[in-house]
Amino acid sequence: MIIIYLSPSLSPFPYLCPYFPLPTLFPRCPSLPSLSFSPLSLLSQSLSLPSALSLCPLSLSRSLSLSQVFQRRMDGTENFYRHWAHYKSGFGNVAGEYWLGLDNIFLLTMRKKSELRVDMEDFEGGKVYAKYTSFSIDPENYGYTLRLGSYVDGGAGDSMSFSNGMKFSTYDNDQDTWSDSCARRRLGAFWFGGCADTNPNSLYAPPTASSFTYVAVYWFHWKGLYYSLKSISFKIRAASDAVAVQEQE
Ligand SMILES: [Ca+2]
Repeated sequence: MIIIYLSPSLSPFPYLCPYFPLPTLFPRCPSLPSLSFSPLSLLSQSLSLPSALSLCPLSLSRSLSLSQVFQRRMDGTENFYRHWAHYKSGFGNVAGEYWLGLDNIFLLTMRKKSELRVDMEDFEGGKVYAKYTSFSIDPENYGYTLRLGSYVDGGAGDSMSFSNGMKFSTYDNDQDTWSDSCARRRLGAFWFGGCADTNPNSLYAPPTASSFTYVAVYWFHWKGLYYSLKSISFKIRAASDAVAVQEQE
């Protein structure tokens, strides 16, 4: 039996999210519905959030620690060219492609030091990742400015540090440092400065279907500016903590 402690003191993140119904939260952990969810109510109250907020989707990593995917592209089925309000609140399907929402990402990273891991895959079967020792964003009135720690090599190369310190931009809310609009010109939504070394929320397409520079789900330091990746996901987890999961027989 797997026991997951969800008290505010032990949980690496406040798992709060208004978008995903409880039955979809723990697809790999069927014993969980028997848990009491009262600690979550307490947690949402402690953060002064609406009681309607529920658990965010979790995934159990192999090390039995808790993590949270906040962005995933995998098949192109979801439209990611969306306006500010959608990026603020989140959209998509937790079982497939989705964006968790900037407000949720802010809440997840405001209380505890978190690290970021970006996993990606090309259409030839290659898999690499990039990790950052810390990750958080500022609240909306500060433009959701990205705060990123040191890069840890996982084969992907460092294509995120260029966005460190940048505000988030969508096509209808240009907060980049370019005189033009990165979100409009590159059909994306991201922490753009004079644009960025990655564009994970841009147009999804197999390599043969797209040859537009910058308009692709690209990670520059791995596959360049033209290559649109087969999959990419952004995951956060507590940077260092007592693991909030115990396994018992
Ligand atoms: Ca601009």
